[in-house]
Amino acid sequence: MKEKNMPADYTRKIKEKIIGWGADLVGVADTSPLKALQVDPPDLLDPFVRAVSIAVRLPAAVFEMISDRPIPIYVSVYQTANRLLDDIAFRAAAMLQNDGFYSLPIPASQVLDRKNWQAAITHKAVARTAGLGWQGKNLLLITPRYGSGVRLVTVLTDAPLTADIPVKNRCGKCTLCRDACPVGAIKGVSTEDHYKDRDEALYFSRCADKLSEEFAKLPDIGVPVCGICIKVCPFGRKRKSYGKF
Ligand code: B12
Repeated sequence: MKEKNMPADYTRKIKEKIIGWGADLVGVADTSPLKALQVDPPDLLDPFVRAVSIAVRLPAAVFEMISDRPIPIYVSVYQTANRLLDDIAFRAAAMLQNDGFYSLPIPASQVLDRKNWQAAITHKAVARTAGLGWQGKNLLLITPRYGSGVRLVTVLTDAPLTADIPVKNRCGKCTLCRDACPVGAIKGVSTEDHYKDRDEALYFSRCADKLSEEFAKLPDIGVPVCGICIKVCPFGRKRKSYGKF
């Protein structure tokens, strides 16, 4: 295939398709630094040189409606975003495969290890390595334009796409997420690069227990969501961030 010798043009074509299918952000990570991650199965990354990170933005208005607990409309947009992301990732993997590249879509929101709350791979680490944003004090991926109000998905591939580079952490001295967390789960620790484990940033069980034992059991919620540390992040709250281009 001619395009195999043209990584920059081919990368641009793939990214344009993904944006055309409804994504708001797309980037490409070199998988070498990701090999330090705990993944499931342990050899998951072996065949893949690149990971495509894809984000869709959730409606900012929904976060404005959240005060101290998740609300049913948030659950609905969360589920719709997961379906859209899984659809885009499936199409992207199919397109790469049709072009001759071995590719695997990783589900947006599938937990494989319920005891340790672990997925096949963490989309945040992929997104960070692909330059979509930085890992904020809330442990989430924060994008410069949309804050943490994005959901993520990953497509692993052996296509020699042009890799993007990580962006600098811009949390600075801000502690709004730490101050707003209803269970004081966010420690407010800064990182230049990424946290060595989630306990460095969070009192992890406070967050996981609140979401799974309390919020998920609220009427019309049913899933472990919250949204408060997303709502208060100053990135993405400004009205000027509402346009796409
Ligand atoms: C299990 C899970 C949960 C569990 C556990 C959360 C947790 N912190 O691990 C519970 C139910 C508690 C939860 C809660 C939430 N979740 Co959740 N969750 C997941 C899920 C399914 C798997 C996460 C996982 O495997 N974590 C494993 C740990 C070890 O990884 P980690 O948290 O990323 O942290 C490490 C790495 O990121 C690493 N790292 C970062 N960069 C780099 C780079 C390199 C090179 C390396 C080596 C390492 C590295 O540093 C960290 C420490 O090791 C993902 C989907 C997915 N597949 O990613 C969604 C996901 C992380 N959740 C998400 C969200 C939004 C939430 C909530 C806000 C709930 C909500 N929707 O309202 C809260 C926020 C909690 C918080 N502040 O962390 C989004 C995050 C989007 C974003 N903008 O970042 C995800 C990505 C879902 C999605 N498809 O978008 N979640």
